[in-house]
Amino acid sequence: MNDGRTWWKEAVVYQIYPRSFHNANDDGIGDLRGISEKVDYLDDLGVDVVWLCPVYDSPLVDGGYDVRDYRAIHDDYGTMADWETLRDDLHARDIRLIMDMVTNHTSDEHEWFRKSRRKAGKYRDYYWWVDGDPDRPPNNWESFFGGPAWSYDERREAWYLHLFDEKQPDLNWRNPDVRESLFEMVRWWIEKDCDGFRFDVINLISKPPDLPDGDPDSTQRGKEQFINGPRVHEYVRELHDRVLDDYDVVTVGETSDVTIDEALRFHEDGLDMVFSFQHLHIDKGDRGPWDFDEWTLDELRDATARWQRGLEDGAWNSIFLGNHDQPRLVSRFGDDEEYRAESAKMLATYLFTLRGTPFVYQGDEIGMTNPTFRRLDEYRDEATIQKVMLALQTGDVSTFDKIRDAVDFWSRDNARTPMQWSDDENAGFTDGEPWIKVNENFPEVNVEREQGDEDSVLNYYRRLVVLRHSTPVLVYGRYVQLLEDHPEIYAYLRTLNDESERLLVVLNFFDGEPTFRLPDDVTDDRSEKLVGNYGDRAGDSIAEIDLRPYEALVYRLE
Ligand code: TEU
Repeated sequence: MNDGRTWWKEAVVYQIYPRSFHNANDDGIGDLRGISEKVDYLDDLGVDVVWLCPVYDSPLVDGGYDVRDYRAIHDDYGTMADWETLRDDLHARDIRLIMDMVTNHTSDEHEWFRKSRRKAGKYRDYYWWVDGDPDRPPNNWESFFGGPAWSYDERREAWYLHLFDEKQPDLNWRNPDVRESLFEMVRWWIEKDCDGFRFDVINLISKPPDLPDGDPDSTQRGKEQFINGPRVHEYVRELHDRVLDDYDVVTVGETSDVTIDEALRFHEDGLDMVFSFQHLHIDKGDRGPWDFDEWTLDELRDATARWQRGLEDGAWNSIFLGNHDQPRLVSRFGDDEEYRAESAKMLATYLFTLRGTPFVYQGDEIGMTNPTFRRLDEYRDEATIQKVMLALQTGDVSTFDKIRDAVDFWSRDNARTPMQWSDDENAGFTDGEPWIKVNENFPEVNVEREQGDEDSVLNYYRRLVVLRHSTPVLVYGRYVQLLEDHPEIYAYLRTLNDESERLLVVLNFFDGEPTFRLPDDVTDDRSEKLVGNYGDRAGDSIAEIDLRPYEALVYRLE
């Protein structure tokens, strides 16, 4: 089983949203020097890889996912020299740095687009342009942020495609010059000694050239056309063969709506991992972007287990429950009030005990929760604001009041409030005016406080990182489902070397007190508790365990 072992399977990844991590120059905006000031914190936490969300030069209509210049750093975040210092600071602690690579689209302020709208030279077809009636978009596709995916450009007198904001035109990957320009740029970053990439919406890069209408009844018209489009695998393979293959870098593709079969193909193409979102769809209703559907443990277990089994041979899972686009995991799948710490630890146990590489989103390691925003002007995320405005304009909702709670739950800003370092003003994030509201609970939930508390969420994460690093069965072991349909308890084994090494994981996902009963066919001569979120428990037997609310337990079975 030695083959297939690599550093990135054994790694723990930590995702940083730079605007909200730490601010060194007191302008209220997180920056690269701010991250450098916290590398000892990351080292202490024990993570192996930092994934840095975009810091490129950008007009910042979509948090930097609208790149104006791939080879420059935005002034808000510092300079290229600051990036190099951060890279060196991380490398000095054996932490690798992966960049967020946005290749489906650029900003409309990118030089390529400015030239393209003038039809200048080879840039003429760098984007998806369609001539035609300015009153009739080329097809019925809708953007991920709501509204049509087409805008009319007065300068060129043509329509251009944007699957996200109108200031994020989609690159035309059919054009070999576009691919060459992107590949050159990716190579440039590797040559600057970055250790890999998270490829933003990589499964959207291919569109059918005849641009057919999408299903009119779809939740997002056109998605069956542009998600996993006709040449997507060819392009990803080319990216791998012509660039990535020459280096020891790790890659993870962000792939919305990806199936296991597609994920296996992306793996064959050369992507090490993909992000599948199926387990994060279980609480999404089908009546618009704000609709919430009560989730059940069955749904979470099914989605998780399907991917655990589906990628068992060869491919590799990424394990995550949150990121900069999602609500805070403890507010979503745990209890962010009475059992905040317990449920944050239980969810951490899920992340670190499944087969795959765990991704920790900044602040989750201290159990940060969704903030409460009551007014529309408190939001900073353009996607949130646009969807609300559109709903009001079309009359889908009559007043903001009607959707206030739902927006408050789903907004991407939930994950983007400043990292809570201490109980100082602005949670120790900045001495300036923070660009977005700080979560009010920072006096109770902050790094400084958790560092001083042996039982804190932070110290529990640190223990899990150590455990994962020292326990190969946690990384490479097979996933064996127990209690297939228990409504409250999620339990599984991880087994390695023909079951000579076995771990038992028991997670109580709710605030009840169910009894876990070890199935008869699982032998247990001796067991040793490796980690748990309630300190010691009386008695050693694992044949029957009366669980406490949100209790998480990991045992080694012998
Ligand atoms: O997100 C892609 C994506 O699918 C999101 O639109 C997602 O569906 C939504 O955010 C869920 O609320 C990536 C980035 O992570 C996101 O921040 C960018 O806005 C987007 O690509 C465009 O680059």
